[in-house]
Amino acid sequence: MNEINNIVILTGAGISAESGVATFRGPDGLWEGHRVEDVATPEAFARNSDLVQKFYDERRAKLQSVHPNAAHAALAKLDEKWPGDLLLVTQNVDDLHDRAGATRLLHMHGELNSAWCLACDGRSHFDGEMALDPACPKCDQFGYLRPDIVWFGEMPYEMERIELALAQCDLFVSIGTSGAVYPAAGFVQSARHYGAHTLEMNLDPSEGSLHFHENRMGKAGELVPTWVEEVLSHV
Ligand code: BV8
Repeated sequence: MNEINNIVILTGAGISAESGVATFRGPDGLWEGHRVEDVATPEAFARNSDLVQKFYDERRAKLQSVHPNAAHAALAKLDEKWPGDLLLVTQNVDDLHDRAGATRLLHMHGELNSAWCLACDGRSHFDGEMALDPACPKCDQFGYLRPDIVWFGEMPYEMERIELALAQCDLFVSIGTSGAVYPAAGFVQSARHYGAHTLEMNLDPSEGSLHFHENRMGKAGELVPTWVEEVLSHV
């Protein structure tokens, strides 16, 4: 493997599984009792905003009772000590990477602890219940807040920044994602196109496993700390 200077890491729900946060595609294909299209689309929100608000309120409230695991901690340590460029792109909307101390972090699908006001277009930290129609922390208007979450059919955040990082990285690592959702699922092919070495760490083979140079199967809580020590041993 060539010398590594710039790293891009993509994480998915699998990295938070050992913290007790539900993944999207459990055995029954339901997600916390709902079909994705019934709760994670703009159409669902227009059709039944109360159902969608309550779904996100429940997930937001659950954040109070979960904690970062060894994989989140290891990535935060790598972020702190890595001298080259590093971008941690998470598909997750939980705050576990943030609480573990990661700073070069990008939530491409938004965050549970953020509210987006459709009146003033402002985004604010929010950790309450949106179903109660609270006022926007920025413009004080009531009844205009939606979860600051990228739903299906909506454009993920900071795609240009991500694409630039993929073009410049020497190493692309994917952790705990099924590779089922685009554009995130296509990042490995972009990175590989630009000559990066690509590594997947996942509990099971993902839909994108064939695109990776290297695959390590197992739990993130075990694989990621070992991998971080390997990478830091070259610093
Ligand atoms: C867009 C926020 C365009 C919501 C999410 C046909 C072909 C290609 C694309 C499409 C298509 N039809 C529609 C599309 C586009 C669509 C898409 O890709 N659909 C799929 C279903 C085919 N994509 C979009 O709509 C995206 N937007 O394309 O916009 C556009 C263009 C111009 C202008 C405007 C718009 C937006 C997608 C974002 C949707 N939001 N999340 C919320 O959280 O409430 S997606 C959601 O699912 C996640 O964020 C994540 O991105 C995705 C996949 O989830 P994972 O994180 O991978 O979790 P999953 O449960 O699936 O897998 C967990 C993995 O972990 C498993 O592999 C498991 O083995 C592993 N694991 C479990 N435990 C562990 C573990 N690994 C390690 N250790 C463990 N302990």
